[in-house]
Amino acid sequence: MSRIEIGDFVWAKMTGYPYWPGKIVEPEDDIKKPKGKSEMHFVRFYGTGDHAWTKVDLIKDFAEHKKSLISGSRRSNFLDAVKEIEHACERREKGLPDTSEEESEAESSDDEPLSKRAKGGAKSTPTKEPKPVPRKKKPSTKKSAYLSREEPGRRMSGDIRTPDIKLSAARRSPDSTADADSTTQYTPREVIATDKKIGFLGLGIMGSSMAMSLVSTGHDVTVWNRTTDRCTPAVKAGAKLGTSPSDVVQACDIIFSCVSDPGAVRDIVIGNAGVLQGMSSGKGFVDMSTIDVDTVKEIAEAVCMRGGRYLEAPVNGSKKEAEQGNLVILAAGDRSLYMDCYSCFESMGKKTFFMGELGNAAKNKLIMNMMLGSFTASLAESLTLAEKAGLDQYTLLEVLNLSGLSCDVVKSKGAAIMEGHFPASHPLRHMQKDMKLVLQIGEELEQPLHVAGAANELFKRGKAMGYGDRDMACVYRAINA
Ligand code: NA7
Repeated sequence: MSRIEIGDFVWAKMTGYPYWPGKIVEPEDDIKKPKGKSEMHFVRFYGTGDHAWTKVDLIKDFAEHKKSLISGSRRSNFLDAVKEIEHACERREKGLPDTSEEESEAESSDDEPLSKRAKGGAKSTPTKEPKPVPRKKKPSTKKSAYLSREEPGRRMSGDIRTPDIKLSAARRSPDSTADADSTTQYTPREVIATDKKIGFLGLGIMGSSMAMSLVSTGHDVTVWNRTTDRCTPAVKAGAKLGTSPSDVVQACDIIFSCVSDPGAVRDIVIGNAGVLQGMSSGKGFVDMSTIDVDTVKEIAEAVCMRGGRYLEAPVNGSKKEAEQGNLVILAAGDRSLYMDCYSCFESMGKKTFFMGELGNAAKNKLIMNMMLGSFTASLAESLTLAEKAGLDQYTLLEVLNLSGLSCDVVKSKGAAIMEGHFPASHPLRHMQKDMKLVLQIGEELEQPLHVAGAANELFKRGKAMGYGDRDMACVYRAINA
């Protein structure tokens, strides 16, 4: 496009993605333009509400390229986005603001005439909640529902029980836990919920969505969080509110937790009004936080001393996977408790592994995060070096995405780095905690971990620079300082 202005309807694309309908808008205050020589414009995409700084050569006029760019795609979310932009074009032709929301805004403001706002004054296209994507896994009978999914633990156990069950087709409310940065599509899901009473302790980024998955699939859930406000969405969706960890344990049969680190797990278990105070024979405690093996064993012992059962179950996946119920769950410890958790794991995850002996799940999880952290730090370092070498970072990312290195990490973390926008999906401080914990395993086994050690230093620096609560991709700022 020769000349691009605020309000223009366009086709635009991010590296590794197809062209998508969008509009040139004013950048949001907190989103800095990426460094680099290329001319860039801020685009808000129709249908998803996503936004991105986009290079000028990846922007095309909407009307001019409509025919060629629509013809190939039949995907419903793409076609919905096209409908939305066409509707906006029609409104503008009639002299109206592009959307009825902008119209109401304009009506409540007498600064500018409607027609002027419609052409050039568009602040942003209102974010439309993404549409749920139906899941194709509707159980036909109770038994087949239990046996339908591939999962090693279940296959090994011919005796898996089908407890009193209820079928729920509850939909997760679109406005449940998503924050302004979330682009997640919520997935309706049918799960046969256990009749056991479920507790959930720790409603942070991960726990809030995991608890919501349990509620929306028909489980009877009681939640607790140190900062009570964070329980509000789950309570609105139907969860009960507990007053302390011990209160939740007393009221429930199986209690899950997902808190920041080993210290936080100790606090909620051993601390005042903690899990241990409510624990009694037969109850189950499932900790889904990422912690070290020593803490896993210490907590397991304390729970078992009170007659309880213990399972460690850290998860692979970040905010988006938690919101979609697409986590991969790594479990180890008490096998009977693992069986009893079946419908809960089915609600929160797409696959669950039983790894046997206590500590195996923690080790697996930490080793995976060691790779993730090292790779993310390496990506940030590569983009920094590219910039210093006078290369175009977008081109580098585009090439990476077409190479054998193409993966979600390169796409999502690369995009965050380019946009300079780091909403926490996987907070940097958690990644540094995991690097520290995995280095301890290397230490105990006298296994040198050179790459992980170097990456840990970068995350430490990022934390010291105040980026602990930002996404781990913000390690880029520590490198490109
Ligand atoms: P967040 O979003 O940082 O949430 C951390 C949660 O842990 C949140 O509910 C905190 O409560 C809670 N927390 C932290 N310290 C304590 C103490 N001392 N006592 C009680 N509760 C505490 O983390 P994520 O959800 O991203 O990650 C959770 C885990 O999964 C972590 O191990 C990751 O590595 C993987 P708050 O709301 O601050 O009161």
